[in-house]
Amino acid sequence: MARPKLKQMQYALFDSLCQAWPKRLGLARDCISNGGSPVEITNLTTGKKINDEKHELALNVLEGLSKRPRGLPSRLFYDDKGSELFTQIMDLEEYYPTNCETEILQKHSPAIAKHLANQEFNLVELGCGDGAKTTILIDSLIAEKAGFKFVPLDISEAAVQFLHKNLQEKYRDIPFPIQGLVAEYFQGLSWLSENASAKNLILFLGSNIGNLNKPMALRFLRHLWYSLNDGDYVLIGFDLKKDLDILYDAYNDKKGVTAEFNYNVLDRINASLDGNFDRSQFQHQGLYNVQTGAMESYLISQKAQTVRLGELDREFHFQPWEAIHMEYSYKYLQTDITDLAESTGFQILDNFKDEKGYFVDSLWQVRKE
Ligand code: AVI
Repeated sequence: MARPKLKQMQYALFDSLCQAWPKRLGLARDCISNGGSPVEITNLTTGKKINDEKHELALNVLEGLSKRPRGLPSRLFYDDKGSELFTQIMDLEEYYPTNCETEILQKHSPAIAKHLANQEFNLVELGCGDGAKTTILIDSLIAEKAGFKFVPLDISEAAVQFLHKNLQEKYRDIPFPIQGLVAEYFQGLSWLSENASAKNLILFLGSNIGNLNKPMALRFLRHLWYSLNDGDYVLIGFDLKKDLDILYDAYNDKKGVTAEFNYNVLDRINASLDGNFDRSQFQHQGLYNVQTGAMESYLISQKAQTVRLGELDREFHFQPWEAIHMEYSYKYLQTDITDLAESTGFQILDNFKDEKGYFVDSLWQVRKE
């Protein structure tokens, strides 16, 4: 079957789904040795000039701080420091999704791998992070003698490099081809549809889909469907609705790493846009919204204050207790997942849950006429 054309990706999700695709896609290639097998990193973002990135950030911040209620796009979390902080969040005791998904993959990877036994395919991970969970699945795929090329994709070049290093060490004796992609999700999928011909298994783990609201999640899945072939597989991690105290603790951890993750956005704005946000004058809070079914993160101004962003030549006046919305993390019911799959052209093959029933990795297959 001819491979369909497609479009663009990442935590940029909210925005990049709505924005025009960058026209200039520079392809920077880095070859690293992986115990004899070449590891390639293709950076699809390097065609963007630093000025373009700054310009985009400036527009996002101008728009986000000017609107009421104020809100910044969650893509701003993921500079290299933010990606590192997120890795620390994943290790927190309170942040249950990591342990739940690890448990699911440890138990069910052999069943997932059976679907691809003795086949050639691309194992594509959207938003790869440190890949710790992925190696559990990779081990099962190797045991099933699947012939795959691993394509880790992340917006953070540091994250892709870090993952390469880990894989290099872990699989020194059983190397497989790796093609790292530094890109936003749909940039990466587009690249893949033009450069690869094998079957695909797409991993979208860790509840990344939870950072999209319903219309964005639908749009993302339709783009994904459009970029894949009939019979391709998708494994998506969904965080399920649960006890509110557990949710609260996961997004308001005792060590304050999640707060730091949010403050880092203010630091990033200060550094890039010549700003003077005083992070100590903003309180971080994660709250569950029963109506939307999402954990929502905020930075709340603790007093009347004015923030100046030199690059924008503009001041923003905050009233006491005025909030900046930072992130949505949507939680799902099982029926929400079924509806999503059915309305976007996927068939659910299996739902793998952890013992506590906090999280599900849902295995879908693309269905085309
Ligand atoms: C990346 N994403 C799925 C995380 C989440 O749970 O929404 C980001 C995060 N924000 C705070 N803690 C973790």
